[in-house]
Amino acid sequence: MSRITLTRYLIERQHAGRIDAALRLLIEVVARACKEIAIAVGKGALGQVLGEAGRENVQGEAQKKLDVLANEILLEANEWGGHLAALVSEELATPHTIPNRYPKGEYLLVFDPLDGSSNIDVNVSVGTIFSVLRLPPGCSDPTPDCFLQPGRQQVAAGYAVYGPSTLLVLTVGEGVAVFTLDREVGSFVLTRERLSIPESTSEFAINMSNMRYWEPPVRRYIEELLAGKEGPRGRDFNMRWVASMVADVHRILCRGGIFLYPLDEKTRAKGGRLRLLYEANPMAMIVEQAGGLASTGRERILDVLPKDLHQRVPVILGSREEVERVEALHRA
Ligand code: AFP
Repeated sequence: MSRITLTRYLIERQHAGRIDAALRLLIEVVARACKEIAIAVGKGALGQVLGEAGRENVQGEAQKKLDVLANEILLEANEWGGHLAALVSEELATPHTIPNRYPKGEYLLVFDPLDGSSNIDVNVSVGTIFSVLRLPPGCSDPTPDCFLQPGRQQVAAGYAVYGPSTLLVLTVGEGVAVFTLDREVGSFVLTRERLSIPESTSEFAINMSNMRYWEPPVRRYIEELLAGKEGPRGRDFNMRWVASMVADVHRILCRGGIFLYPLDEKTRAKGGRLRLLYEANPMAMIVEQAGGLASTGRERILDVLPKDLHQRVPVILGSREEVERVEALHRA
């Protein structure tokens, strides 16, 4: 089979009228930035990029050197192309505007430059998550409000996972495609198309150490899974928790599963642990495009109307049957 590169995949979707030239350029630029991040991540201790950056981000979290580097790579890569009006990053309090010396475009890019970075110093897979929105009419000079669109407005979403191989997982609204980085050639090659999440599963992903803080519906759901064959589910379940959302979600996309970072007493005041605009929304679009569901437990994640750039939400996503079961428990 002839190799379909990311460039060819995007050009064919542009010819089919699915995306325009600016969105094609945007995705190619982000993919190229992810290649650069993959190289930096891959150097590890040899690249003097491990460890703390010695400062905090807008979330009050200690930044790793690679958080800062990945953020700088994505900002610099996206400034000059004329495809963007502004960018929002997990690492920045306010939107990054395009310098006046460059042309501006009609898209907004939102990203978590390095998700899972607390794992980077112990060599566990990490990733970059991104989401693309249109610039709303009347938002000529983008303010934070221009980004506060429900996730169903996304025109594209994706993530790179820097693992044993570097993958780019992408949706432009017609299914989910996986590209593997060919390190010799330096291009992303299509290795899976129209990914489909199995509707049922026997594998769940949750940070069990928070169990005493969970709300009753989540506690009951997990207790049913732990009861296994003798319990109401009538079968045993397995658990995985990488603590890198991109790694956990990618596993679920490939072989099914349910991922939960629910509201709990520890995170209630903040609204949850994971961020809506650049973690929950892009992952929710990808999961739904692969036939799964993505919910806060009480509503579809893609319908949540954001109130703040760095808003957090509960996240329950993956195999349809399991997410529906958790939602039913929240309604009970
Ligand atoms: P970091 O980017 O600070 O490592 O957080 C990763 C993350 O946002 C998400 O990728 C994981 O699913 C989740 O946090 C892990 O949270 P816990 O450390 O509480 O398990």
